[in-house]
Amino acid sequence: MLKFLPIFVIPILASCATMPATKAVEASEVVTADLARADGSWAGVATISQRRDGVFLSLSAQAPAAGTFGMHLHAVGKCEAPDFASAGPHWNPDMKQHGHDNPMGAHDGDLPNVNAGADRKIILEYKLKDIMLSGPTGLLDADGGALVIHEKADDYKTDPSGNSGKRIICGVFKSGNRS
Ligand SMILES: [Cu+2]
Ligand SMILES: [Zn+2]
Repeated sequence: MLKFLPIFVIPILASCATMPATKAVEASEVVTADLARADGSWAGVATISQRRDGVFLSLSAQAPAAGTFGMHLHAVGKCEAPDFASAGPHWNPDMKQHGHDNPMGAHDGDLPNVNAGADRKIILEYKLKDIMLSGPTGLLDADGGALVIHEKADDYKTDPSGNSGKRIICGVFKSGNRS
């Protein structure tokens, strides 16, 4: 049996060779979402990466105007314009209510509001709280998940969505690019 082993090892080595060297060392899982606006235009990129020291979200996007906007991880990896209702409710595997200021909260998908200045840019990277990416209730379950940015700031307490208004930017996370 041993003499057949190299046949299986070669394709694995070949696929690793195509990955950027830094990520091959650091990340065991990286998923990237192209962000779209309600009119279908491109609004930026978001990445979730599982690293040795935790799960990180990075985002580079362009808001429609300067301001503060609610942002969440939603339960379904589907972004159908113009209302993005297809992304479903906030990702909520623990059946809690919305918001960190809600005694019954919060959803795993509840994220801090994001700010855009006069240049309308939103650029950030931070560590997410301990969340499950894989498994039946993980963000990257069979139907994936979505990053959604809203037209207004999230009040961090009003169930189910923090009074953040319309969904204006949406991107799909799916575990298709697992290494
Ligand atoms: Cu949302
Ligand atoms: Zn929520």
